[in-house]
Amino acid sequence: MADQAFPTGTLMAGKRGLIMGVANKNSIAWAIAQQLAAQGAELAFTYQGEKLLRRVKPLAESVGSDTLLDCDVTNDDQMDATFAALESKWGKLDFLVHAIAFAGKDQLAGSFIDQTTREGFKSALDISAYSFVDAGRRAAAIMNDDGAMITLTYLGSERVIPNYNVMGVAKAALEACTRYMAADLGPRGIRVNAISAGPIKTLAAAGIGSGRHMFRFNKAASAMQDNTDSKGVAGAALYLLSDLGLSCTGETHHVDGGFHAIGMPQEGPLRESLAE
Ligand code: NAD
Ligand code: 0WE
Repeated sequence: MADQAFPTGTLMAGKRGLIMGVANKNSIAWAIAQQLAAQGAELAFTYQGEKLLRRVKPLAESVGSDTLLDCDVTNDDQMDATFAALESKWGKLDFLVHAIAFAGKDQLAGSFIDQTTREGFKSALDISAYSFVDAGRRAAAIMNDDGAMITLTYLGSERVIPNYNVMGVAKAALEACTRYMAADLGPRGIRVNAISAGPIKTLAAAGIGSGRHMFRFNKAASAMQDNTDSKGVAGAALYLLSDLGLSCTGETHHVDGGFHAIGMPQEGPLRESLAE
């Protein structure tokens, strides 16, 4: 059964959707999956290669899902097979969760202008932005007319975050893709939105050079003086993917403790540290 910490209800009863991007129990996509399941959604999961199946399978089973599809988003055959499998299992789809990003490790350190190679740029934008367009097109082809899709983004698209580098450019593209997809699918009643989450300790955030400083700084400089909780991201996902989100599309919604809204630190340790 779904984690008790996720409020239960029937907001997603009768809705079926695909979750792309669970790697382990810390994945943002897993928090979202648990919240949707707790509201009655029926879920299918993709995983990136056999190595991750071992982790994802027990998680999927714990929310009553037996649909696990091997899908690397750079592999057209696997993308074809994923959506063919969903169509034959369910016929129609109600929602899509895209929580996938990747840039080569060499691209995520040091100077943006010096470190960003043509290949690094191409692959970051392919995996982190184009994959949402590709999955969105395939999902829309089998989606009910009141369906919805979300992706996950980060403030590094709007502001310079040290070392985020080409991923910031990929997230800017992803947010623009969200708006164009919303326009294309809007007439069908399908909504497309992005959630801009603050830093959360997941596999994708592990091993980043300035990690410790980043979490401390986000805590000190955010409106709520705290780090982002993936439960808040899951709650926003539930709103955007359920009928609560009616008429909301093309939006990038920040769930980051208000970090994005602050222009200068409030009273507190950060301002104190600058006192003479
Ligand atoms: P995570 O490592 O748990 O998830 C990232 C997922 O991307 C993994 O499941 C991985 O298998 C998948 N992936 C990477 N390349 C892929 C490929 N070629 N094909 C298929 N799948 C691939 O980390 P997360 O933090 O939960 O990341 C999920 C999303 O949230 C990402 O888009 C990330 O940019 C975004 N995000 C994360 C944070 C954060 O601080 N953790 C903040 C804002 C946004
Ligand atoms: O989107 C992300 C991270 C996505 C990511 C993570 C990795 C790590 C392993 C993409 N590609 C890779 N490639 C790898 O080899 N986040 C929002 C988390 C994150 O990553 C950062 C951050 C934040 C926040 C990197 C530098 C600075 C800040």
